[in-house]
Amino acid sequence: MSYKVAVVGATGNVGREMLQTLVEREFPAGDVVALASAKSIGKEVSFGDDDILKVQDLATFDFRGTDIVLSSPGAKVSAAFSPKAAAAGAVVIDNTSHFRMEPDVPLVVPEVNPQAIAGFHKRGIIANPNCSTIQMVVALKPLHDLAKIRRVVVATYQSVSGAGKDGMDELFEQTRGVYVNEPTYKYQQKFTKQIAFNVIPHIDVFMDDGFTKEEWKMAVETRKILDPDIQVIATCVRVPVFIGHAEAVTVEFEQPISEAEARAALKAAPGISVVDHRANEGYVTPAECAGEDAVYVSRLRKDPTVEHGLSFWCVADNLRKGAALNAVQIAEELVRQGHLRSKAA
Ligand code: 2RA
Repeated sequence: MSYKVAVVGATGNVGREMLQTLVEREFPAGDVVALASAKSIGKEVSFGDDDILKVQDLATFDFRGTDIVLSSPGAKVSAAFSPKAAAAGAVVIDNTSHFRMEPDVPLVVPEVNPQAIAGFHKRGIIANPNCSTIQMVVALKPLHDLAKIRRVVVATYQSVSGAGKDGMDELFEQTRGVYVNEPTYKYQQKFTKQIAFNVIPHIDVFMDDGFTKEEWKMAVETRKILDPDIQVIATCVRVPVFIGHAEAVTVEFEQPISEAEARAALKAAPGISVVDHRANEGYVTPAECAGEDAVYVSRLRKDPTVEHGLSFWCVADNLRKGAALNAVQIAEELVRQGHLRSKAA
C-alpha cells in the first residue's frame, strides 16, 4: 500500500529535511507534493538524489485524496490550513506550536508515547513537539520508567537553524562581518543581539512570569508527553552553532537510581546512543550529531546535591529528530498501528 503525502512549508529548513527523510526511510509514498506560500510557487526542491519537485501553491491546493500532510510553515499558516487539510480527510502531522497544547490534539514522540497517536481521530491533527522538548523526553523516558522523575532542571544550547534559514544566514553574515571589520548590526534581524561569537538567553517571546515561551514549551510539553506531575525549569539559550541542539539536564527522582542502572536503561532505549567515555573525545557535540538520527547522551553522572539525582548532556540534530524525523516517525507509526487506509488503494 502506498500513500499520498503533502509537505507544507517545503522550501524551509524543516520542509526540505522532511522530504529527505521520507526518501531515506523509504516511507511508502506513492505520490509526494511540495507546497508553500505563493512566493515560492514554481521553485524546485529535491526529493532524494534523483527527483525534483516543483513547489505548488498551498492556498489553492485541494487536499482531497491526500493521506498525510507533514506541515512545517509558520504557526499562523498552520492554524489556517491544517484544519482544512484534516477536513478534506488527510491526517496532518504539524510541526508548529499552534496545536501542541490543545487537549484534543495528541503531542507525540514515537519512542515515548506512541499510544497517544490514536487520539488523532478527534481533529485529524497530530502535533510534533518543539525540538528542544523532543530530544529531552527521549532521554528522560527510560529514566522515568526506572525511578519516576520528580523535577528536571535544563539549560539548552540551541543552534541557529532552529530559527530557520534566516537564522543560519544571520550567523554566517555576522561571522564574516567580524572578520572583514563590518558592524554586525548590519546583519541583525532575526536575533535580538549579535549571535556571532556570542550566546543569547532568549528564544521565542517573553511571557509575564519572566520565562520565555521556549522555556514554557519545554515544561508544558514534557508534562503532556511524559507525565503531568513532572516539574521542569528551563533556561533556553541560542548559541552560534548551525545545526544541533545541546542540553545540560539535571534530574531529581522519587526513587533510588544508580548511575549503572540509568546507563543500562539509556543504552537499551530506542532512539538513544550513549557515548560517555570520560576522556577527551568521550562525548558528543552538536558538530558530530548534525545529519544523525539518534539522541546522544554523554556525561552521565550522579548529582550529589539531592537524594536521588543524575545529570547528563544530550545532543541531537534539531532539524531531524527535533523536527522532520520525528514527524516521519509519527507517519510510520500511524501506518504500523493500522490507522491509515490509503486513499489511492
Ligand atoms: C528554536 N525551538 O530552536 C525552536 C525551533 N522549533 O528556535
